[in-house]
Amino acid sequence: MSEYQLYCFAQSGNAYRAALMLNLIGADWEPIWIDFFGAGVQRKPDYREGVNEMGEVPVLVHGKKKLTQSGVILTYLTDLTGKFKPQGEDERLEALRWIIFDNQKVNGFLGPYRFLKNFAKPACDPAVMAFLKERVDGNLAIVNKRLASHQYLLGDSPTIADISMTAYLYYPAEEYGFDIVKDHPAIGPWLDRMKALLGWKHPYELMPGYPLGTQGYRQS
Ligand SMILES: N[C@@H](CCC(=O)N[C@@H](CS)C(=O)NCC(=O)O)C(=O)O
Repeated sequence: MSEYQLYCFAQSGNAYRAALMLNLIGADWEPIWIDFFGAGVQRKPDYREGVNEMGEVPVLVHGKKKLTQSGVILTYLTDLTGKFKPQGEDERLEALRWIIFDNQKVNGFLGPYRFLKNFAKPACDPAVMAFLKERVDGNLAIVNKRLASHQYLLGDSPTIADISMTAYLYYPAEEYGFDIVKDHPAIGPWLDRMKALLGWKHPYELMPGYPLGTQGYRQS
């Protein structure tokens, strides 16, 4: 058995943060595929009781330790290995600031937008999509401004804040109906810098479950 197990699926940018970190640090890890769209495993009582009471993916298992929330997983792995670690207290807090902003406002809106556009049945109300798109544009513009004057979110080196922020940004433009790197010109070169790191892989290569079967996702 590998040293780490990660509950994940290919379409999850939230899980991609953890999968990418594991690959970039050269960890010995294996994915445990979650049938999110079909059986909705994450909503079943045994998943909530035995794996994650929050009913979410990703979940990282490391020996007896079981961790959820990608920000916690990234923090655990950077503390353990020293890789992609913010340097000093100010940087640690700065990384946390970007990780929270990302989880809530950047990929926190982009992920549901992509989900509703591609996977939800019945289709989502256009007014909801318009609301999310406006939030996505505004928050990506903030990230773009930061990256126009910084190589990486905190400065000259990539940290867990960058790994967190990549979550949904490598998925194809067709899945959004707009092109993030065209609309936000500083984001593309930064994604390329991240892509050049040893161990980088696209989410569809790194995690199982792509392509998806024909079934859509229903709320119940
Ligand atoms: N803030 C969490 C978000 C996790 C999350 O929302 N994961 C989605 C999959 S991409 C999920 O499991 N949603 C549960 C559901 O919709 O039933 C993290 O970064 O780990």
